[in-house]
Amino acid sequence: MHTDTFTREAKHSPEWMLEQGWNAYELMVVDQTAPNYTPDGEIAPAEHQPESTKEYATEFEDPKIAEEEREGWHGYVEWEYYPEKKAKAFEYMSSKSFPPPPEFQLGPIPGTNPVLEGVRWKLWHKAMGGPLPAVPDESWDIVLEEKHPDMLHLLQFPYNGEPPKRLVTAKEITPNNLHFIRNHGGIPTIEEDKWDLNVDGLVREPKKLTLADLKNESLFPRITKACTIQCSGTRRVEQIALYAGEGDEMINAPWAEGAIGTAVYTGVSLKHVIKHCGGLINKTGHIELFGADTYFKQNEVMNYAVSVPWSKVKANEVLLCWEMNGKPLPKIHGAPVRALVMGYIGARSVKWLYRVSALDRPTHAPVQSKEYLYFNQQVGKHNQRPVEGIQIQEMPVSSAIMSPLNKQVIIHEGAIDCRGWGYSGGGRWPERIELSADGGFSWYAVPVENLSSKHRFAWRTWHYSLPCEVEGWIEIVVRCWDNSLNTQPLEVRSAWNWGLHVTSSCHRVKVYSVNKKREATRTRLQEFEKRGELFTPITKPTEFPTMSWEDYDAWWKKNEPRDVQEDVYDSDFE
Ligand SMILES: Nc1nc2c(c(=O)[nH]1)N[C@H]1C(S)=C(S)[C@@H](COP(=O)(O)O)O[C@H]1N2
Ligand SMILES: [Mo]
Repeated sequence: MHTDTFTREAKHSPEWMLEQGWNAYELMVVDQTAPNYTPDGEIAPAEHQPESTKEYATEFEDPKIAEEEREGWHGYVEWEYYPEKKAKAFEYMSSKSFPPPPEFQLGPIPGTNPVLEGVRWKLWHKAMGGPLPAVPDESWDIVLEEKHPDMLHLLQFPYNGEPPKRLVTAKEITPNNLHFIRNHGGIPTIEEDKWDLNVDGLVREPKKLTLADLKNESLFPRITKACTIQCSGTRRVEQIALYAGEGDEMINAPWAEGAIGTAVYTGVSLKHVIKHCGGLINKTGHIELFGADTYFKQNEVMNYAVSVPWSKVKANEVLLCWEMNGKPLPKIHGAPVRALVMGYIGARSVKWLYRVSALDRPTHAPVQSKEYLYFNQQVGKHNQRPVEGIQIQEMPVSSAIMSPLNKQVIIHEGAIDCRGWGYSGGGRWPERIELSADGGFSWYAVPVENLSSKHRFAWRTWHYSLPCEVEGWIEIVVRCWDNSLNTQPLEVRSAWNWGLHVTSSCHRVKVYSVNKKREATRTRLQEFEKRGELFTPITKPTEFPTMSWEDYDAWWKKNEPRDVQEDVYDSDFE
């Protein structure tokens, strides 16, 4: 690195901000092994600032590679069955320049809703032609049609959105329009009676099944089940706030505590479907699941695909569902049919499912083999290899506080009302929720009557009036114990990883406690009210005297003075 090639004027932030780590993406790497390294070099700006990108096109001629595959399937381009087409798409995408991802970790996060737009993802779709250029706008229309107006849109396209905290646990079963959404591409719209499922790979009798086949109860027993879907990115903002990790706006969208939802799904067991297709030739492998949406990754273009172990399917823990909370599956949740992989990371519950394929190993599809990996903390950009990450399947035990909010001022009378959720993957369930008002030193158990009912594969919502005598800044912490006595690490750092997945550490909320049970606090609050003065923001100094000089002097008369007045023998003064 040559610090002298940059001028001070080229910086965007004042030096004192850079010195304190604000907008740290502007900092240049310090290579202490470089021959011209000096310890007091300038902190010149980095070469790859998001603002100073190379030229890229925004208009494209249709390269005539992508096309609609089937009548009644809009927005679906088949890639996986056509390796030559995939190769052509790769070559074409590699020949184009696209903007870099936005910086939202080492710089300020935008205060807009949608927070991030997904400019690159829109341009990738625009460039690829066929039905894809129209998909970003069409998908956004579906968001507006199917989702609650108060959703927090973390990313407009591919759409990633979660409900605000006040609505996450308002109901034990999440209403369809408030269930979080995580998409890797556009939303295909598939007509129910044109849909079928292709079952192929290492099954004895490959078959195509229609929705009517799946609904035929003489072929498949129907199953209805309450199930929680949790994205492994849930609560990622806590990891981001601590240390930056990989910053792709789609892959690592800045989720808060709402990327989790619970619904009652109706469908059939994938095991029964595979049995109907003659069973497996190889019973030790994985079952690959394909979605009709198009996913872009490192210039490759593909259908969304993941895989789950056969053992999971065999346990009847993978459903093919067409109903969510008693209604046909919404378009945005994967209509007509999605997979539901109970107790696993949400990424395996493939939406717009159109193909199931039996393999003798986990799929190479990047969502399975290169993403959703849990790395050791010393693995990062400089040394990451996919084999070193744990493939995230079963979700660990976790919990979160939905109320109060971080940095909120709470006026109470010795107990603070708290609400939230607790969840454990793999078929385990929350047995106990514990709250601490002192940063995680002493814990109160939420009484069982304040917890929603127990299910395998579903969360429990809870509420509790947490005893709190102390005033000033406190830290409320929650932890969940599941039925296997698993619990959560106390600090975010214990769970921090480069991919920013599975924030399983205890959720902490800093609250400014004002305890009205104390006489002095109560009278002071009354005085604020009498004077019509606002108590918040607490950072604003109080405008009126908090003690009269009369009271002040009276106090000193009654108590010992500020200074000790003991006589010291001094001969010179005598
Ligand atoms: N076809 C397809 N299926 C998908 C995805 C996707 O992008 N495409 N996203 C997955 C991820 S990462 C999650 S967390 C869940 C979210 O399900 P939801 O959007 O219905 O809440 O869907 C999964 N299934
Ligand atoms: Mo996810």
